[in-house]
Amino acid sequence: MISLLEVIAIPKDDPIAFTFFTGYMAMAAASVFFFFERGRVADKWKLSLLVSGLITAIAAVHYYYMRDYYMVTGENPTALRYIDWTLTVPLMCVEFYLLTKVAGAKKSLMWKLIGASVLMLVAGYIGEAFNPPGGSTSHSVMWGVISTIGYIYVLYTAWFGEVAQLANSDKSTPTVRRGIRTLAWFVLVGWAIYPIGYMCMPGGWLNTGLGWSSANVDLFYNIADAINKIGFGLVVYAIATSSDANSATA
Ligand SMILES: *C/C=C(C)/C=C/C=C(C)/C=C/C1=C(C)CCCC1(C)C
Repeated sequence: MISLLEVIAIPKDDPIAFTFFTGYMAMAAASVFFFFERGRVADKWKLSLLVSGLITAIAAVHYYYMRDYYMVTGENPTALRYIDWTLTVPLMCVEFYLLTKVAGAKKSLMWKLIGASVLMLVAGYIGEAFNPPGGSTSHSVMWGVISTIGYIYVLYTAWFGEVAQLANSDKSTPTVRRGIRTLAWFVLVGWAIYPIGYMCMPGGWLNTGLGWSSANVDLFYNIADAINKIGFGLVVYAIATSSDANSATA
């Protein structure tokens, strides 16, 4: 049996353990914040705040388990990681939809974004979970490329496609436009951290090319999750509490 002490003792020189603990607490605190603040924003933003809180709350629960898994086994909690993402990334697509809805977005936009993100995650999971022992570069590259197609679709939609067009339409407001542009930056910069982590697994380009160990997979994923999940929610919160977004007709 594993003693509790063994589980909670963090080695001083283990930055991954460090980010699992801070990630867990940050997600939990962000959830409390979004759920409480939900009561203070105008009615039309309440659903957005609820979704922000759900994203960080779902992540907090998974971090609780991932942290223990990592502390006990020292390995990447790949299955838990992807279960978390399969729930939270589609919810981030819902956030995009809820914001652009103010400017007239249709439900089909939401389903297209969700479809692309599911492709991105399923391919990424096959790439990581079914990587042969010792690591295969061809396996990791093939599934990484398929996953990237889904990612590029979301990125394109946010910057040039439907999301961007709705943000720039006259039904939008300056705050909503700026908010959507900020979220697009998150998808461009914040989401791009994940493929860097992916390429650290055995057989991955950064693993074979630069010798970055597979332990770095979780370091990149943990940092990216904190930036994206909490950051996304804060952008939505900023829009919801700005005065011009509240005077808009919607
Ligand atoms: C809260 C979790 C988020 C926002 C997760 C996002 C994950 C990605 C953008 C993952 C992307 C990947 C690629 C683009 C290629 C390699 C495989 C992935 C799944 C790491």
